[in-house]
Amino acid sequence: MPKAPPPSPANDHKLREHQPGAGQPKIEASRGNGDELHQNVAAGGSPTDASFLTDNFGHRISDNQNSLRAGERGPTLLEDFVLREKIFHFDHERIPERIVHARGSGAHGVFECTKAIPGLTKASILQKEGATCPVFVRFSTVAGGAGSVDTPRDVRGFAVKLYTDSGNWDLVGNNIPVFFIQDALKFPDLVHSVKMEADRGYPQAASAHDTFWDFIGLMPEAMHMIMWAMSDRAIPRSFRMIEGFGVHTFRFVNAKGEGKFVKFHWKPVLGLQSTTWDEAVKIAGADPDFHRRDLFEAIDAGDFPAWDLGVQVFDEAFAKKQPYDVLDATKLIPEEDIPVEIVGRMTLNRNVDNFFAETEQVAFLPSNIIPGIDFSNDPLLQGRLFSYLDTQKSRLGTTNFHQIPINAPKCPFHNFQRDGMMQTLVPTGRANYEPNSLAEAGENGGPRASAETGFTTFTANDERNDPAQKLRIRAELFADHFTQARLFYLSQTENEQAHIASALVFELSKVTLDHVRARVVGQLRNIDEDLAMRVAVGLAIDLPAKEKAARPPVELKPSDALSIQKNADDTMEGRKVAILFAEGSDKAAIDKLKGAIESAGGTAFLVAPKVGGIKVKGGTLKADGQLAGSPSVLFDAVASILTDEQAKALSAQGAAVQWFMDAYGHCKTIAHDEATQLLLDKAGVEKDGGVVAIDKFESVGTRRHWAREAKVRDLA
Ligand code: HDE
Repeated sequence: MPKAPPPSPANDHKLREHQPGAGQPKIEASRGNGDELHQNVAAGGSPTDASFLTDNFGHRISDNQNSLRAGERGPTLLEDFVLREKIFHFDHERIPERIVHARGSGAHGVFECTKAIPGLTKASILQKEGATCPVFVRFSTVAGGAGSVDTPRDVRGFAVKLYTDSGNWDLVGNNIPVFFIQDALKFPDLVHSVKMEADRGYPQAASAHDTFWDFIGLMPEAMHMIMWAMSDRAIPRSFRMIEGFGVHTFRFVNAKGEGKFVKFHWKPVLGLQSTTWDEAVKIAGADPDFHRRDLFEAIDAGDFPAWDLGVQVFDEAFAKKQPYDVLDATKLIPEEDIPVEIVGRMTLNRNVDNFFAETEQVAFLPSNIIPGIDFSNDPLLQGRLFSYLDTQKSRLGTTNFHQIPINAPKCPFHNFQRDGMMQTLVPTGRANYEPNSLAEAGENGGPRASAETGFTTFTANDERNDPAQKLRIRAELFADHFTQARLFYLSQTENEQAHIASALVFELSKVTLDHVRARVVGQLRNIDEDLAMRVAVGLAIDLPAKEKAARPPVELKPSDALSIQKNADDTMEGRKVAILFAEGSDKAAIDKLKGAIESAGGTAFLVAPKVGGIKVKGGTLKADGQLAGSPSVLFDAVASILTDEQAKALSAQGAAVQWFMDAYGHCKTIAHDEATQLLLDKAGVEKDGGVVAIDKFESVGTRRHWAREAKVRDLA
C-alpha cells in the first residue's frame, strides 16, 4: 500500500536533521490520464495519488520549506528548480482584470424550459417543456476594480452562459433594461469618465465625481439610464433579488425562417429588493463582500436563488408604430405594451470550486448565440459583438480561451482552427483545412458545414431592418474562376507555357493521391485543353473528366503585359556577371571585360579556384569568390578567361565543369576565350546565340537564351 507523505512541518529550519524525502517511495508519475502512466511504482504510491506534493511536471518534492543553498548559510542556488518554478508561477498568478465589471461573483446552475415556443424560435433549449441545460452566471458591479466593495451605487452585470446542446448561448445583460449610450463608439468615453479620474486615481467604484457627471451632462441620451442608476435599482439588497435584462433587441427565428424581435428578461423568484443609500454606505464598511457572501452562503445552505426567463416578442409592425426606435438601447418596451411571457426558469444550485478558474476566467461573448436567436442592428450590440472576443485575448492571453473548462461548450466542437498559445487539444489526421478529400467527413477528413442545421443569419427582407441584406453569398460574377486563368496562360510565350506545364507535372508528381491529381488536371481542362493534356501526358495518366465550371471562361485577347519573357529588358543594370580566371589569366582582358560590365550598370564578380593574390599575366589579382563557393547559379551570366594549362586542370574538377553545365542549362550567356573551349566541351556546352566569344559579350548581355532550353531538358 502506498504510504502517504509525512505532514509538512510548517516551520522546519533544521535542514540537516530533517530530510522529509529520505526513505520515501520513488515513483514515475505524471498528471492527467492514468491510462498512460507507467505503473511501475517502485516503492508504493499510485501514480495518481493526490497526496504527494509534486512540481508542475510531476516530480515529487522532498522539502517544501527550504530552498537549496550552497552550504548551511550560503546563497540560494540557481539550480533549485523547485524554488524557481514555484516563484515563477506565483509571479504570474494575476491576469488583467476586466476593464469593466471587474468585481463579480459566479455560480453554476441549471436552466429549464417551462414553456416550449417552437412557433417563435428554433432555439433548441426552448423546443420542449422540461428541457434543461447547465448554466453559469456571473453577477458584477461595473465601475470598481476586482477588489472593490460590493455595494456602491452602480449598475449590476447579469451575465448568463447557457451551455445548450447547440452551443453556448451567452446572454450578457445588466440589472437595468436600458443603457447610457446608443452607439458602441462612445463606450470607452463613458467608462473613462466613470472610472477613477485619470490624474488622481480616485474615486474607486463611484459615479459621484466630476468626470462622470461632466460626460453625462454632455450626453443627453444618458438621461433615461441616469434615472435608473439613481434609483434604488443601483443599490440592490442581494444579487438574488435583482432583475436581469438582455437590454438590446434581439431576434427569434423559427424553423420556417420567420423572425420576430425579442427582448429578454430575468425575473427573480425572490422578488426585487434594494437597500437605502445610507445602508449601502454602511454595508460597504461592515462587509465589503456583502453580495458575494450572500450569494455563496445562500447556495451553500441549499437556498437556491432562481429567476424566470421572460420574453417580450414583437414584430416590425409594432416596432414601426412606437415613438422610439427598438434598436435604441436607451429605450425599453413597456410591459403594458408587450407583456413578458415566461418561458423558462434558471436555478443557481452550485458554488464554484475555484474562484479564479471559474469566476475569473469565465469569458462571456454576446456573439455566442445559437440557431433560433439572432442579433438586431442595435449599434451598441453590434459593437459588443466585436469587443468581447477581443477583450478575452488580452485577459486570458490566448485565442484558445474557449478550451478553459468554464468556457468550453458542453456539446462537442470540431473545426480546423489549430495551434495557438496553450493549445490543449491534440487533433489527429492530416487534413487541417477544408475543403479536403483525404478521408470521409467526420473521420480524419474532419467536420463539414451544414446548411440544414448550421447557424444562418436572419434576413429581414425589409428596407428598415435590412437596408443591405446580410448574406453569406458571393456576387454572381465571382463564379467566373477561369477566364483570367486562361488569359494568363495564353498570354505567355511558348517557353513560359512549357514552364507552367512542367511545374504542374513536377508538383503533381509529388502528390500520392490519384484522385487529387485527377481533379487538378480536370480543373486545368477548364483553363486550356492543351495544357491539361500536356500535364496528363507528363504524369502518364489518362486525361481525366473535365471538372464542372460554375461559369465557362470568357475568351479574352492575350495580354503581353502578363508575360515575363515578352517584357524582358535587355539591360545589364542590376545584373551580376561572374568572370572565371586562374593563374596566368590575362589581366588586361579581365579588366576590360570588368570595365564594360560596370559601365553598363552591372556588377562583375571575379571567381577563381583560389581567392588570395593570384599571379596573372600582368600582375596579381584577388578573386571575390572561390570557385566551389561561387556556383554559376548565383550569377546572371558567366565569362571565362583562362590559360590552356589552367583550363586543362579545371576540366578535371567537378565544380568547374558543373559551373558551365549549369550556366548552359539555365540558359545563361557564356562568354569565353579559346582556352575555355576544353571545359565547355567537357560540360556539354554547344555553341548557340548565347555561347559567345569574350569580345561579343556586351552585344549579348545577360538576357536568357530560352531557345536553348529544349536541348537541355524535357519540358512538358
Ligand atoms: Fe459590456 N463589456 N460592453 N456591456 N459587459 C465587458 O467584456 C462592452 C454593455 C456587460 O461577468 C467586457 O469580458 C462594450 C452593455 C457585462 O464577465 C468588455 C459595450 C451591457 C459584463 C465589454 C458594452 C454590458 C461586461 C469587459 C458597448 C448590458 C461582464 C470584460 C458597446 C447589456 C461579463 C469582458 C462578465 C463586460 C465591452 C456595453 C454588460 C470590455 C464595448 C450594454 C454583464 O468586452
